[in-house]
Amino acid sequence: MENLFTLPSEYKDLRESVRALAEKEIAPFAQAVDEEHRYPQEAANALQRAGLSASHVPTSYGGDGADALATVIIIEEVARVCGASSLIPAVNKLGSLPLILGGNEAQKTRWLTQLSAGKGFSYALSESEAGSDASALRTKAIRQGDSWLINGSKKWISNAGVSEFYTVLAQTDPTLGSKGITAFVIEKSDPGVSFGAPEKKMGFRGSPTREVYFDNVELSDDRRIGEVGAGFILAMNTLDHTRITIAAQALGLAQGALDTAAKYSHERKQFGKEIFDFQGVQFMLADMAMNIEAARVLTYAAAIKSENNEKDLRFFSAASKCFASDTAMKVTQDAVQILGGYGYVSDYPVERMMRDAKLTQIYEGTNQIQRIVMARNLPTI
Ligand code: COS
Repeated sequence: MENLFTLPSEYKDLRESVRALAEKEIAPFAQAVDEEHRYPQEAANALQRAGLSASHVPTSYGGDGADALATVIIIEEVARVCGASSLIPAVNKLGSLPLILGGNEAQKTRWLTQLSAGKGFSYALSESEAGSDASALRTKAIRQGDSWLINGSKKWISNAGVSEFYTVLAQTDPTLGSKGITAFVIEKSDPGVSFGAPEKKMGFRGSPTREVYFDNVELSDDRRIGEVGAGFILAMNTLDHTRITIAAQALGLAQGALDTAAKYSHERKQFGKEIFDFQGVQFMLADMAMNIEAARVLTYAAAIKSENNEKDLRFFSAASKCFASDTAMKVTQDAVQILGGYGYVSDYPVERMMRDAKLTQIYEGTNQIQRIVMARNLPTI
């Protein structure tokens, strides 16, 4: 029987090479990036040099054409050492996927080649009053002859200010609800675009999260992605594919915390023996590893469904994001517990990973929203 649960060697080789790069070129800066709330430029450079910052872009547009599973493994391995750095490939996929799914050839050539060359691509759906209720967004796009006038603002935008390009969802007909929303690409340099101050966050401090403001931003119609009114479905369809990248990020954080805790349990001696020798610690490590492995199988299955655009993708992407992020939260908390006082200070990475893990339960749809999506799309076998 075909082995369902052994990764083909090309993915194992990919993991090995990304892990080596992450440990050498990203991990050494992870603590400073967090403490100084600064963009992980070293990671951005290393990922770009290695073709990993937007490897999902098809080769015809200068990318690596990495499939969904390869992209998951890249994000997982970067997150294992630095959550903020793993947002570089994750945000680039999220921002550009509406273009890949719904753009025309000229639009893809125009922006995807620049993304491959290192210019970031963010996704701008959420607003201050439109989070879980995404179709309540108020940013307006008003048609004026051959062009559009955009006014409004977006909130919680990852890598805002760093990214050159933004997929922006705007209301083109307020009377139509979710059918009155359209997607546009807006560039950082477009007149009328500005950014709020970086949010002061609990975790992912190396990745800037800012508001984006649009003040009479005038766009030609070639900035519109897909049909007028088709933006909400495009935005939701995008999330079906990209929530899996958040599962990957959560997996990486959990694995990084487990690796640290397991190593520490053999180094730390109390009562005359390694703390690993106490069953209380063994049970925790076993549960951590068991849940990570379950999350990994679910996430990789979701990635394969994304690649093949299978009809149960919607359930699997929500389930992988929800399960992996809940796992990451529990595992990182337990890692802090195993390290005790050392876990609570920044000498070890587990407290940072715990703070980062919290966001994976919130963004790209809270885990409550994931459960709504799952319930509405229960799988049949
Ligand atoms: N793919 C394609 N189409 C979808 C879809 C999906 N995943 N989800 C919904 N749609 C379609 C529906 O089929 C419906 O179209 P029809 O009217 O033609 O049937 C339309 O979109 C509206 O759907 P629905 O009525 O289900 O929308 P709701 O307002 O109830 O919202 C949820 C659905 C809650 C699932 C959605 O708003 C959501 O995912 N919210 C969270 C947003 C989010 O993740 N934000 C994080 C920030 S982005 S990083």
